[in-house]
Amino acid sequence: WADVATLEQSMAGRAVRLRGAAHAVRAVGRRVAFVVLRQGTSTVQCVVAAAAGGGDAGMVRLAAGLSRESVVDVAGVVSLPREPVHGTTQQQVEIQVKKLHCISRATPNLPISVDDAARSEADVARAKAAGEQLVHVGQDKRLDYRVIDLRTPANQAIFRIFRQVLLSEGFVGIHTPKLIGGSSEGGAAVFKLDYNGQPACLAQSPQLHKQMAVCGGFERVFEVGPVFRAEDSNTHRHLCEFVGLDMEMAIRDHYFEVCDVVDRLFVAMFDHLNKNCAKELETIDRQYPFKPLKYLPKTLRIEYDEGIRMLKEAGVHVEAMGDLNTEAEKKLGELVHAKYDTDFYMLCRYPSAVRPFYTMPCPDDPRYSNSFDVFVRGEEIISGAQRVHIPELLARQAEARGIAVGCIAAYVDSFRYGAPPHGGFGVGLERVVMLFCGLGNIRKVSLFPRDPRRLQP
Ligand code: ATP
Ligand code: AMO
Repeated sequence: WADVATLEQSMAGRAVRLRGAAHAVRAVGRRVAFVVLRQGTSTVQCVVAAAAGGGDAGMVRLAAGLSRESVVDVAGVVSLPREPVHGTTQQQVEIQVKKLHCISRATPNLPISVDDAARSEADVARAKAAGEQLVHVGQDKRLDYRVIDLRTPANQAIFRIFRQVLLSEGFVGIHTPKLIGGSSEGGAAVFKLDYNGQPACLAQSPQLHKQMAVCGGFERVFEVGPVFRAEDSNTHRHLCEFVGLDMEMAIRDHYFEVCDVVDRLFVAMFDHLNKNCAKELETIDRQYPFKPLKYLPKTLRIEYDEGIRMLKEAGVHVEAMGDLNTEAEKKLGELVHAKYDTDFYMLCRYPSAVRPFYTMPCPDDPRYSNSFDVFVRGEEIISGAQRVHIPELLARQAEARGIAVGCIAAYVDSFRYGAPPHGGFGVGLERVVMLFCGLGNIRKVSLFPRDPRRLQP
C-alpha cells in the first residue's frame, strides 16, 4: 500500500496500491473516467481508461458511477500528468488504474459536501460579489455532519497538530479518576451523577489527584485527559468537555520552576509547529487566514499589578484586586503586543482572593499568591500555581471559601504524611490550537464538540 502524501514524480512507472475517498469523479464519454482520490489532506488524480479492445469498459462504468466520498481501492502505475496539476492539495503525478474496487459506497445524496464545507468565507463573499452561486455551509450544519466536515483539509490539519509535542523532562504520565466525590476547583460548574447511591460528579480537573500523585512520590507527573465543566452559557472559548494537559511537579526553591517548564514546553511546541507543520498551517490559513503567532524565546512575565496599571493607563476600568474579565484580558493582550511585540505572555502574582483554595499565598504578602495565567492573543490558555502543602493552611483556605473540609478529607490528609512543596498548571488544549491558529471559535478545534447545547454527534 502507498500513501497519497508521499507520491512524487520520481516514482513514475512504479506500481502502487492506494485506498482513499472518491473526492471527485468525472467521466469523459464511455472510455475514460477521472477519480480524484483523497487521503487526509492530499489528493491524486486516478485515470481509469478502457483499453483499445474495450475490455475495461466495465471498470470505467464503475468509476463513473462512484458516488463522492465512497471508499475505493485502486491498483495502478504512477505516471506523469500531461500538464502541471492545479490545486494545492493535489499531487503532481497521476495513477493509471489497472484495478478498481469500491469498498464502501457513500450515499449519493450527501447532506454536505467536503468542498462546500472547505470554502473560506472570503471565497463565498467574492463569488457572491461576482454574481456566482457558491454554497456556504453554516457552522451548525457542519457540526451536525461532523464526520464529513472533519474531512476538510483545514480540519485534517488542525487535528494532526493537536496530538503533537509532549515534553521529555522526566514527567511520568498518569491517569486520574474522572468520577469523583465533589468539585475539585471549588466552583459549582460540575456535572452531578449518582454513584451507586452516593452523590458524585465528573471531574472538573485532575487537580486534587495530580497533587496526591506528587505526594505519592512521583516528582513530576502529567496527564492529557478529558475535563468536564457544566458551563451554562455559550461563548467562543468554553466547552463542557475539553482536553486538558495537566502537570504537577515538586519544586525546590521557587514556583518559577513551574513557569520555566511553560517556557520550555510552549516555545518548543511553537517552534516545532512553525518548522515541521508549515504545510498544515498553510492549509489552515487558506480556509481561515491568520497572522503567525509572535512569541519570545523566553516567555514575557508581568506581574498582575503591572497589568492592572497598564489597563488603567489605557483608560480601562478594572476593579483593584479583582479578576480580569474577558474584555480586559483582550485589551491587555493588545497593550502587551504593542509594548513588547509578543502574543504570548504570563501574568503572575494574582490576588489570592481570585484564585482557588489550594493556591499558595505569596510569602511576602498573603494578599497575593504564587500563581500565574498564560495568555495567547489576549485569551487565557493556562492557569497554574504553587499549591498549599501545609494541611492546616489548606483546610483554613477551603473553609474560607465555603468548601466543607469533610468532603476533601482524603486530599487534605495526604499532606499530613510528608509532602514536598509543589506546583503545576493546567492547559486547555483546544484553546491552544484555536489561539495559535487564530481560529476564533473553540468548536473548530474540537473533534466532536460538547458545548452547553450540543450533545450530538
Ligand atoms: P477558568 O474558568 O478555567 O479559570 P476561564 O477562561 O473560563 O478559565 P474564568 O476565570 O472562568 O476564566 O473567566 C474569565 C472571564 O471570562 C470571566 O470574568 C467572564 O467575563 C468570562 N467568562 C467565563 N465564563 C464565562 C461563561 N460561561 N460565559 C460568558 N463569559 C464567561
Ligand atoms: P482552570 O480552571 O483555569 O484551572 O483551567 C485550566 C485551563 O483549562 C482551559 N479551560 C477550558 N477550555 C475549554 N472550555 C472550558 N470550559 C474551559 N475551562 C477552562 C483554559 C484554562 O486555562 N486546576 C487548575 C489548573 C492548575 O492550576 O493546575 C484549573 O483547572 O485553557
